[in-house]
Amino acid sequence: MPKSATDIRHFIIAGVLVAITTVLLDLLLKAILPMPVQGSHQAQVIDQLTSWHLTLIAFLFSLVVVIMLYSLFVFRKKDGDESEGAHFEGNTVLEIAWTVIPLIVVFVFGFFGVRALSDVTRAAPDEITVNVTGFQWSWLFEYPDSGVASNELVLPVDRAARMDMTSRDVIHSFWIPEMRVKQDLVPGMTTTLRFTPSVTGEYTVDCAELCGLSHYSMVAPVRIVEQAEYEQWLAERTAGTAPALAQTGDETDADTDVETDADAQSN
Ligand SMILES: [Cu+2]
Repeated sequence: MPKSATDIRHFIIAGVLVAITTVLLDLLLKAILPMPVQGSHQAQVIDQLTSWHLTLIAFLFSLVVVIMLYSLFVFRKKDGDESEGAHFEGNTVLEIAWTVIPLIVVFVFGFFGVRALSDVTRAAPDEITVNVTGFQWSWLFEYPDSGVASNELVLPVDRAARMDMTSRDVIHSFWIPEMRVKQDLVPGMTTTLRFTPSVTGEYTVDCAELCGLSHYSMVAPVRIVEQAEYEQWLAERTAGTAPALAQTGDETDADTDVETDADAQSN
């Protein structure tokens, strides 16, 4: 703790340097992080939380590194100075401060974390349910309300979607980076993931769990479309499974196999 005017001057200079470094580092981190577009309501909530974490990381890094470098340069041994350094025997105020302040920070972040978690997992009254099956190494999306099965996930924009997911073999993980949310698919149980797409466009669902030799190829197209286009897509698919299959004829053989596989399962 500062005792003399010189000590106070050191604290002020170091404090200002820490503040400047925090701001610069915070700007740098947010500029260089390759975050994809915010594609869902959940993405906004999660990005806000990430942003606060990055600011805290920038501050903690600056606090440690700036004060360390400041001490190294300002309090280095002068030429010819052979005297002993000052002796310290603890500092109760400082020790209480560096215990209580981080504790408060952890509780505050814990509170915002729980609030964000409850926000991104909350059920919506008119949500669309899709049964998702992951297997080595592809995806199957079934729409129980219309009986449609597809290798492509199509969802209307601005409407809550709920993925009820399971796996046929090993653990997989459903991840659309633009939606920010991610959930494992576990054999023998059903896990749920919710998101509300907010930007139309074409995305990709990746498997985010190392699940075997062709894990890298376990991707499926995702299209977020307007409500009318979604209904039209469902209607085309409901009109008859065979034409729908024929339309996907330009996809790879593996994909077609999956369709057949799915039909065999549902029969
Ligand atoms: Cu996988």
